[in-house]
Amino acid sequence: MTRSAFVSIVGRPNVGKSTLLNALVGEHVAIVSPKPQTTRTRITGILTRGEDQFVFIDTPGMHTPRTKLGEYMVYQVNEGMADVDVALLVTEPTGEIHPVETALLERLHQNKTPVLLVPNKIDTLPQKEQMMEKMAAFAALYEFAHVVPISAFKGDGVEILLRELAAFAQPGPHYFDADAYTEQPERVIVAELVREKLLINLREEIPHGVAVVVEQMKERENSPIIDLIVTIYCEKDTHKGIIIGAKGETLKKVGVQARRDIEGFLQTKVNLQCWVKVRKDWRNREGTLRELGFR
Ligand SMILES: Nc1nc2c(ncn2[C@@H]2O[C@H](COP(=O)(O)OP(=O)(O)OP(=O)(O)O)[C@@H](O)[C@H]2O)c(=O)[nH]1
Ligand SMILES: [Mg+2]
Repeated sequence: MTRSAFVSIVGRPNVGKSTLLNALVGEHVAIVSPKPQTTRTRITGILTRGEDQFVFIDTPGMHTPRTKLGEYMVYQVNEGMADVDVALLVTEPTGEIHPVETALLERLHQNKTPVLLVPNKIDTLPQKEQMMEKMAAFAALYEFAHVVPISAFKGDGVEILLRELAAFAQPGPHYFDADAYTEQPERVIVAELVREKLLINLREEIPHGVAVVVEQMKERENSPIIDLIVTIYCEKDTHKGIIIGAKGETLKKVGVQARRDIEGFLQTKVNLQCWVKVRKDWRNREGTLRELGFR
């Protein structure tokens, strides 16, 4: 008798949702960075364990949008919360409850979705008691199915979370092969790995205005090398200069870091060429957004 659970992962930007997705499926399916609004679309991660198949849906950090891209991201969060068996509300372990979190809970309540509260980053707390105040405030606000404190980064509590989630699995067929771990096409993962390195190496607003597209991905006929051509779009000429860096240093560093990860992912040698182009104000242009894959 097989069972499946569709699990949505929601929360504010930067709370560690994608880190959790990766820890749950044991693969680097979603990019992670110290900057908020790293994830821009829904990302599926799949884990099959015996009879149970978990289908996780990582979502962009919920926020008040200021661009058309932001509106697209919020739409993705709402879609990612629909028709799931259970949701994980990931939150910082301390501090105030944010209005965005209250709004997410209202939405999940309307959808009649059970919610597990997941305070993350507990490794940053010298004492676990420090999170009690916030957890009590959450408990007063909403009837959670469970509270499971974790460190997605260290993997602490992830096994407990999986055990709790198994209770929400519904009898029925598995939707994916037992060895599948994501629905994302190879090209998308490759582009995202380049964007991850841009997020890590660039500062302030610049990485938020970056989009990455794989133009060409071709295996050579006589040797096991993949030639990859990638375009990095940015919003301004000045940003292009910063992305490339003095004597091309920054772009080179991004390329080296990205290539290493892409080779690990594709399990083959890669020749990576990155080009930088300007698409003025693309985050607010419907047509360009579609062209860049935000449909
Ligand atoms: N110390 C610590 N840091 C963590 C933990 N989980 C995530 N982080 C860090 O928090 C930052 C944000 O992580 P992400 O997984 O990208 O967060 P996110 O919620 O997916 O962010 P958005 O996609 O922007 O909404 C990264 O620097 C992570 O390394 C954790 O358990 N402990
Ligand atoms: Mg994310």
